[in-house]
Amino acid sequence: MFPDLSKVKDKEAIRRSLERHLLQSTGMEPEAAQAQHWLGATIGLARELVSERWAEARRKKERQGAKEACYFSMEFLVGRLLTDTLRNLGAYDVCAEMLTRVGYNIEDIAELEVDPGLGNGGLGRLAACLLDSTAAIGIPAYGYGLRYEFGMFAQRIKEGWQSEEPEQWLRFGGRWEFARSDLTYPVRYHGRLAESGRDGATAPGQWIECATVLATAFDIPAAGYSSDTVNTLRLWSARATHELDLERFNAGDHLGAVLDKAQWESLTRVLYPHDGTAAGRELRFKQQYFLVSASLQDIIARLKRQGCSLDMLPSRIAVQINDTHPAMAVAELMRLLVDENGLTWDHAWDITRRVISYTNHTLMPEALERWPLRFFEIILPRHLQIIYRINDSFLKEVAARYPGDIDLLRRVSFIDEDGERHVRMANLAFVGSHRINGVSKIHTELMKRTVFADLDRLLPGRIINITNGVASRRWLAGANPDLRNLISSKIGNGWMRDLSELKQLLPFVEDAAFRADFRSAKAANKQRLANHIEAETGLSVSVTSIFDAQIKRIHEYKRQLLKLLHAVALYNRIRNNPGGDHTARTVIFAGKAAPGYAMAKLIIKLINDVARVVNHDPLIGDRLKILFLPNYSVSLAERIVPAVDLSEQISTAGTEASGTGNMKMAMNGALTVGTLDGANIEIRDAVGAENFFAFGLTTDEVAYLEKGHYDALSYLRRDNDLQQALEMIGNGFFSPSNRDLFQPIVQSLTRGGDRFFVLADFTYYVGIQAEIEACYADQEEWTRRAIINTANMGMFSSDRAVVDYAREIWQTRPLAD
Ligand code: T68
Repeated sequence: MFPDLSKVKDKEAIRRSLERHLLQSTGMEPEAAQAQHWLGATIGLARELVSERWAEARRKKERQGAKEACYFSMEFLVGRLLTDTLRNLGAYDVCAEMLTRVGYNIEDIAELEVDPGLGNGGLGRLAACLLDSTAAIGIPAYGYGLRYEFGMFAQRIKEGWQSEEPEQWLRFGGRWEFARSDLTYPVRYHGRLAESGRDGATAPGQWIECATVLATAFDIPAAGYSSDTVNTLRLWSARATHELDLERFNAGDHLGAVLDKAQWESLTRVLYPHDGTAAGRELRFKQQYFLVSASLQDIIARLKRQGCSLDMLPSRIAVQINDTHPAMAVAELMRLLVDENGLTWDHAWDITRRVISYTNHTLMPEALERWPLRFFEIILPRHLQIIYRINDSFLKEVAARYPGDIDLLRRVSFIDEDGERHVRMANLAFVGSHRINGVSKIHTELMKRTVFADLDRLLPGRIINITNGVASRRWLAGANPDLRNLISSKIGNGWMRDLSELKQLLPFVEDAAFRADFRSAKAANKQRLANHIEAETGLSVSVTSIFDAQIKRIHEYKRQLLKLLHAVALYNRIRNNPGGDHTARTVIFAGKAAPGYAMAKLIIKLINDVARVVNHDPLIGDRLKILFLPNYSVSLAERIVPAVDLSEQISTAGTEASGTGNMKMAMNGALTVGTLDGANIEIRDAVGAENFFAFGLTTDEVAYLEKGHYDALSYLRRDNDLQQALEMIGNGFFSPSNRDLFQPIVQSLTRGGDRFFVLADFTYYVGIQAEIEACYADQEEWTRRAIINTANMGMFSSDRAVVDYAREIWQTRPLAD
């Protein structure tokens, strides 16, 4: 069982409250109510319970004058909230009981909740995990984000191709939201600087004649597990200042009269579905500023309400920017302090740098944000002026220390002068922050060695590492009840507060009965997933096969193609020797491709086409099945993760900043096959190299190949399986109606232009997969290793990550009792 936190004692009161919420939110009496109505009622009840605690937490925080962490992120991929919130409040069991009485199962009810997809992938999910952990630990925090009307698109697969459909998570209303129209701030765009205009009388630096849009807050509570703290996810929604242009309306232009309104409100209409490439669009630029400006205004207003002077900002507020997307915070905070609050430049700069810190999530050049200078000129002219001034004084310091090193100045300048001029947001974020963190050890090392080498030399000591973590209460305790109960039956519930207690499982590795139980938990999860697969796709898979999963965004660097080439090789092996002894495998892919990323979409098509051929080949049977599960999301991940035997983490070394799916699956007793990349390395170190299947090029080897030493064909010549697989893909074996369809994939892998060196790792990868099969054949040994994995995953809790952030960057402490 999830521990009964016994915060809710009076069952009768809960029943009455549930019925009251049913009536209030749906107008229904219990007799007539259906599942959706009960969902509304249960959320209503949870809101009631959480808001009492929320108010108390706010009062306590203010009494103690506690410092708050403010996490600025364009994405919060929170997932469904009902189950976690009820559990954190200690009200889950009592609600389950009440719903049983009226004939419903709480799990079925919870399944009906929409999963708001307000993020792309790891970066957005990390934001949600960290916010959850701040509340559990008792550190006061706000998540600041945008209330997109349309989150991540829904992915459908049509004849193997991805198609995108809008996903309107608010269609039943934002059931968790608390609309805070009292928290509304003007956000300004365009206009001009008075000093450069005709109006010489206006003070220099004044930004006038702007267009204004309003930001209104919608709050979602983040209740902490077994803690009194309830933190806040504050999402901004755009509202036009004028509902209607009456003049145009009266003149008969009914559409034109609301055009302006529609245009401004489109600011928070939709999430950009690009991960790993900068979107480069004006609307995205405006979204970023909208987030930053509203959030900083809100912070300053709150501080003032509490009677604090702006001097106190660094002792009361820590702003963490999630990648460079909110990097305009540096310029905006300067503007607010200098222009709107009359601080001197130097004073404001000192405050800004002490408040802001920046997390980097990628080293890939195409993902490093650079905004065209002309966007700033036209949309945020005052910010450009501020950016120039910060850049100037920074470059002067650099020039004084390294006289004559023009090349260095060119590299570290905020302005990229190559071609059309751009603002380098990472340089702005770096110089404007007191700490810059990477998200795994190797990623942080590479930051120092590559993209930030110059800045690290000039401003040493700012870069630190904070390896990512995940919310184990959602990803292990919540998603895997069988394993949770088994673990708790042996070591109690303490691990839910302190994941390092999982270590106490180690003595059970040699306990045959425990191993059998561990295996049956996994088997039950696999069966549940198999049922889901059958219901969704009509395909039946063998639950004794290896469940081999690669679930993440579709990206060349993540190398879904390597997995797929292996699957094709397995297919050929069975076809060539149908009577042979082959380990059965179910290969599971899931993930979305950015709509404009043609190669990623073609990869999805290839996966589906290979799957169709393999799955319908009577020679193959249960021994190999390939699945692409559509519409990957937090809730789909919660189904897949507990059922996985083998976790695929096979990005080219040096490309995956950390990975977090790797942590979720290992925690749930999957073994990992992984490259020496991102957090894989730390997972391997934690669980022991003998319990982790590491393979592939090292970052140094990759760096060598990158210097023009990669000869794709040399690998091809040496490996017959590889040749055959590529030939089949290239000659239309899997696409008989369009034989050249996959030529671009074959070309990209073989023409030497493959930046991710898929062929270089293939032979090694297939070899280690054979080892994996041998190990799987010995189920006792496999289970030992799986338990050792789970037992050693303590450090990959987001609780640990938050403690690191609090100590190393934010200087915040948990609230006192
Ligand atoms: C991911 N980044 C990293 N980016 O790829 C992953 N990008 O290794 C890491 O574990 C995770 O961040 C958390 O640190 C992303 O998910 C994006 O989603 C993204 C979104 C918009 C623009 C660029």
